[in-house]
Amino acid sequence: MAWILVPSLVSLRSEFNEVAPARDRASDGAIGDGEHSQNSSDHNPDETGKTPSEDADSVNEVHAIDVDNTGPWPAGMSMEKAVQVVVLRHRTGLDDRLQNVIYNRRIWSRSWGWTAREYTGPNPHDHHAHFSSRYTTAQESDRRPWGLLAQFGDVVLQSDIDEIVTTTTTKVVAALKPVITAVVGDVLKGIDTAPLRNGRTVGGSINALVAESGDGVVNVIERETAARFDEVTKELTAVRQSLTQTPPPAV
Ligand SMILES: [Ca+2]
Ligand SMILES: [Ca+2]
Ligand SMILES: [Ca+2]
Ligand SMILES: [Zn+2]
Repeated sequence: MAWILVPSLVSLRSEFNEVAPARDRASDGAIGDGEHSQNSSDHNPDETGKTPSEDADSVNEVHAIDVDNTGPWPAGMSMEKAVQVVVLRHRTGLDDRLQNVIYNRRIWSRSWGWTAREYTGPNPHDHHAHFSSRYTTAQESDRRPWGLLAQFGDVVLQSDIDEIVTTTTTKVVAALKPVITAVVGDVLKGIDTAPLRNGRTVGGSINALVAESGDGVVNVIERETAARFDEVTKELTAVRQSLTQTPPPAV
């Protein structure tokens, strides 16, 4: 008979997938294997009489999933930490959808307040974590978030930021390099050929000054620079005078 996974566990499995899209699913599972189907198990569809509890509907549903523990998980996450988040939320009353969790030789259950107990079943659950849903209508159909994305999904690490900055910077520099080179070349050419009042260009003027003075280039540049500063100072003085003049009376 066809079966479905209860919506609460569909949502839990989706959240594992969202937080770790490339995670190994080799040890994932929902419906029971041959061994499970002989014994009472939350992995058996619930309209078969082979489940530990019964629900209120006649939909043939599985109330357990196994989630592979290999990952790869995002930095800071592991199956151990995921189990601790889910269990802690149940122990503190933030969640009430699960009946029990089994992972790495331990079992936590709603039946005893979600403290850890040793799990001595034949499968130590060291390749996957097992999550059993409750059979109550409100809980099995509740698809609210499980706290995994909130805990592990928003983490932005310094290494992530560094990688983004490095990649972006490299791309921007590569894109700008020819532009900057062209612009600087044009600017230098522009300065060199800029016309002066004496009919020469800047480049020509410098060459002429150097040639006429017989001075060293450095001396020429120093003398010319001082002369330019004098001109600029005169201009600024004139501007200041015009600003501080009493304005003419309004007409
Ligand atoms: Ca149901
Ligand atoms: Ca059912
Ligand atoms: Ca695996
Ligand atoms: Zn299982």
